[in-house]
Amino acid sequence: MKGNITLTMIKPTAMEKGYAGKIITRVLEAGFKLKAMKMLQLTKSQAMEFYGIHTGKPFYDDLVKYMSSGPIIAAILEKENAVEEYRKLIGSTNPEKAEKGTIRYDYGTNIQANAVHGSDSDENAIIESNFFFSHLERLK
Ligand code: IDP
Ligand code: MG
Repeated sequence: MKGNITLTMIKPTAMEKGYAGKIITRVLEAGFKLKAMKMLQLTKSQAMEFYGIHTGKPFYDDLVKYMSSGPIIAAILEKENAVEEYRKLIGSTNPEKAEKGTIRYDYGTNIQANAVHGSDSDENAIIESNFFFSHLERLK
């Protein structure tokens, strides 16, 4: 059975550019429900942990530095088949290759500062949601 939650982050550059409100509106208009949300700045070691699956990749060190460089918004989103549906809404990793009308196409700056994160599997959606949110911080 397909899971119904995914974890997103609005990345530092999108926050800095003031796109948070527009991005959240797009997410809600696409039928996702917010189950939890917070604004915070990751420490370097928290960013290292979050992106642990990318350890050793050429972009890892820079990504960790970037994701801890400024405030982000993290949120748990709910929808049927959430992981796949959200990845469709955000588009390809590289905003230059993202389909027109996707969030990364509209609000991404470059392949690193690509506006938002989206979980890549149901399993990781759960791990990533637990990383940011306790049960007290979530709607049932
Ligand atoms: P995803 O966010 O589309 O799932 P991943 O491959 O999981 O893409 O990579 C995680 C994040 O690492 C990307 O969102 C992006 O910020 C950054 N990243 C991925 N590939 C590159 C690259 O080739 N150069 C620079 N940054 C990259
Ligand atoms: Mg990924």
